[in-house]
Amino acid sequence: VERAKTALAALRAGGDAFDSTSTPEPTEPANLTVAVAPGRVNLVGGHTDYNDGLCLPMAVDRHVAVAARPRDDDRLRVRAADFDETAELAPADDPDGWAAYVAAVARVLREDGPVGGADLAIASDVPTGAGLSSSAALELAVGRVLLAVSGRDLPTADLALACWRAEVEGVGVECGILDQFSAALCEADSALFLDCRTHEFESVPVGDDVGVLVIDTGVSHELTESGYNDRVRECAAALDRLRERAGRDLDSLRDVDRDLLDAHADALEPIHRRRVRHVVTENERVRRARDALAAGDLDRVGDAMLAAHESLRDDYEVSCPELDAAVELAAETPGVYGARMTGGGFGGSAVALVDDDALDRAARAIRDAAPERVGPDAHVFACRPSGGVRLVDEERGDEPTAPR
Ligand code: GAF
Repeated sequence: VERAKTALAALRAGGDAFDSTSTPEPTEPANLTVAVAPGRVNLVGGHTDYNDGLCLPMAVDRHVAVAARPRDDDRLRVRAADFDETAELAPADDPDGWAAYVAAVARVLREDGPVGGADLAIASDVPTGAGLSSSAALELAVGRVLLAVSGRDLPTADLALACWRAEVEGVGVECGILDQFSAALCEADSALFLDCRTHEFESVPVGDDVGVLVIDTGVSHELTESGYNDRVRECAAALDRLRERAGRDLDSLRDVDRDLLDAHADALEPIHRRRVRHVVTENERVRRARDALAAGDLDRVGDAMLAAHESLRDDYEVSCPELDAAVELAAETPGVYGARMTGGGFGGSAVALVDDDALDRAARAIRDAAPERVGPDAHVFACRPSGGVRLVDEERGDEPTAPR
């Protein structure tokens, strides 16, 4: 938050390239709005969201912060403190890179009401390309702050949907709603049980004896360039085939259960059969993990995570050697209940659920072994389940002020 505010002050002190006659402004404290949104890990429920399925994410205490002041025109002047770059966006602009997320969110929000011009500064401690959903955190923080400077508000789930549309239509990732709903709706000290078909959600408290470790493999992934969109298409092709064979109206792979898959497995190409098997069994694992978490049975949650990883590795084929090594390393570390890759895969991070009393020891053991076992750029850190997007209230400190 402080870095975003400092970057905003520097941006404004530097004058305005849109208006060559403008003079640098003093850094007045009034009219400053700041929003933060978290990254996430997903305990179970990988690649189920775009199949109308179930997931069990948790927001982490790493955030994207966006500081904003309104402008008199309709422009967005945006400073990315971490990249030392500034973008200047008119409403019709369609930039590349990080600015594409900002422009896309503004474009979608403008469909339902005015979005005023603003100077924005972004700072983040969510690692990018690490499978922790830094892009959804950016979208939610930008969306929340743009609504605030425009005197508008939206229920948080509607903002999440707007940001999801921005990602799909504006950035070109055919993703589901997992990341945007996580960055929006997770609550502190809880996981979020999310039904991606009905958009119903429920917080599942995790209790004080649960620790969470992220093992970032250091292998960067980029959803637009990975096999992500291929998986979306493979699922769609398998669904078409199952519809034909079953002679039934199936809305999505959510309508497929083990019996239906078994009955028509021979109609599917082997690769499609494996993809569907992952989705069907993963939805079952999410329910099991949710029930186990609610009952405080962390061994069962861990088992579901390990089984989920095997399924993502073997049936869905979205893991990579470094992620497999990270999960294997975590699984053999004392105090770890379970681990799996999190996010889209093809690189990025694994998440491990750990007995909180053993957290420091487990983190040290994994950190020590990671360079050799996982890779030279591996990075291990502990995190706490955090709350979703919120405006930072300067008066009261960092309090959630957004309606849920
Ligand atoms: C990425 C996507 F953006 C999500 O929608 C989800 O599909 C996830 O990969 C895999 O579960 O983060």
